[in-house]
Amino acid sequence: KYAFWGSQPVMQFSDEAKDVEDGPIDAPKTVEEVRKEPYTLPSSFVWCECNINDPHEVQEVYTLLHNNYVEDDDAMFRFNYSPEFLQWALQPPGYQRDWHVGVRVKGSNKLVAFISGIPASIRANGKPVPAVEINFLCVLKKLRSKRLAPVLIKEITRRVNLRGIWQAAYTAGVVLPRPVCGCRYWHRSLNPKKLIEVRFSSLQPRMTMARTIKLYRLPASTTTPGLRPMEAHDTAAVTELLNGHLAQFKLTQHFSEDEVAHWFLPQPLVVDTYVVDSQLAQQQQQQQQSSEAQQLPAGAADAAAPSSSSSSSNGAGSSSSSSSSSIVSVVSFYTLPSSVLGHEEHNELRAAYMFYTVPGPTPLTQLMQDALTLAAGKGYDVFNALDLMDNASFLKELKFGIGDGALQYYLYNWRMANTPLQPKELGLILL
Ligand code: YNC
Ligand code: MG
Repeated sequence: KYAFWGSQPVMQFSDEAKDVEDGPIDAPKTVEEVRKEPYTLPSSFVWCECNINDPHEVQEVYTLLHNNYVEDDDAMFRFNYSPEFLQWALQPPGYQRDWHVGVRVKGSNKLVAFISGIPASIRANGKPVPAVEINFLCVLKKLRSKRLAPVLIKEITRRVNLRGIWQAAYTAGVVLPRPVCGCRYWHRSLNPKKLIEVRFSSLQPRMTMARTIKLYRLPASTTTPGLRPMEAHDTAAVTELLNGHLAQFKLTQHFSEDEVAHWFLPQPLVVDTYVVDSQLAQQQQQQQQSSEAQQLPAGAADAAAPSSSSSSSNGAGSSSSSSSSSIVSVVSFYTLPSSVLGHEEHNELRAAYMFYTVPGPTPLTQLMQDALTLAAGKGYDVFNALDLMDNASFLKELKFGIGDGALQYYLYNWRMANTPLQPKELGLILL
């Protein structure tokens, strides 16, 4: 068992918790000591670098993943990352083209395997760990179980090591030596009728379709005053809020301003970020008050303006943040549809995934209710969130249901004391 992973610098199941101290597992190496030649592939294959900016090459990676990437246990759904999403996910500040590693068939040139790394500043038990995040490991279905995956993993490790980086973070549905944390996905139905039709969910006993639709219905508009899409000039404020919030978690990421601009500025069908702008909230409140004063007879204002009472109770206008910005909260989600396999009517499940969120003075449940409202308004079928960070505090109340299967988090060449972490201690989200 674990012929490959048993030989790698990762925590092993046999490691005794009491002996574990934070730090690298391998003895430190220099770049000069790293092997210069690529690992050997079976003779019919060659290594390639995938140029994700090239429309043809990103389409090749898209097609490989579309046909061969992660499926649920019953093979009903398969992740369908869009080309635009792949360009976003693979090209953050400091990305390296030679970390977008492909394998092609000699002669036909067909792309049959892929693995990628991107740079990231990880924080583990408070220590900065320069690392890569590994994602999109995929081998053509016809080439499975031939031990190609370990060659891909060793090759990307070599290419990352050549640039002086020795640690990595990654997630997988499978259990390998040895998870640093195990999380669960939760799902919030936005379009229950379609989710039931594609058998993503099923009608609960003693529930009719009409009652189910009513149960999951969301308001037409959001309730948090001052909520608006993030704009470029918010980047510094969002960076400060985000890093401040994430510092409390035992395993997390630290973001530069350039990284925040890349990861959070809204891109249609890739990433959506909203901020709560306390100045805008005040303006909205003043406008509402003056229009009420003008339009309504005395005494009618209270009954007609339910949202003005929620604005005074959410505290967004009275932030005591040290920065001069009026941004007090952030909420974001990314777009990752799944192909519906072998269904006559539907071929795609439109899913939004919760990304990093900083509640600040806004109650997290209210902020997430607004995120659900926005996602429903944009036509998503389901909103997914992991049980990490403070998410357990809203999942049940906002009618998320627990999914089947777990998402395991891993570190390469880094031992962390006091692991596995509890999901609420984890502040890291990989795409
Ligand atoms: C997996 N998901 O246990 P042992 S997640 C890592 N991540 O090794 P073969 C995996 N290892 O047990 P196949 C893995 N799945 O002998 C399997 N393994 O020690 C291990 N699926 O290799 C497995 N994408 O080539 C075994 O297996 C060995 O042909 C067997 O290929 C596996 O992106 C795979 O789920 C996953 O495309 C490529 O099944 C294939 O089955 C496939 O005989 C569908 O492999 C898509 C899928 C995985 C998504 C992801 C994160 C990957 C992380 C990789 C590890 C990175 C380490 C850090 C490197 C940088 C270090 C620095 C610095
Ligand atoms: Mg294989």
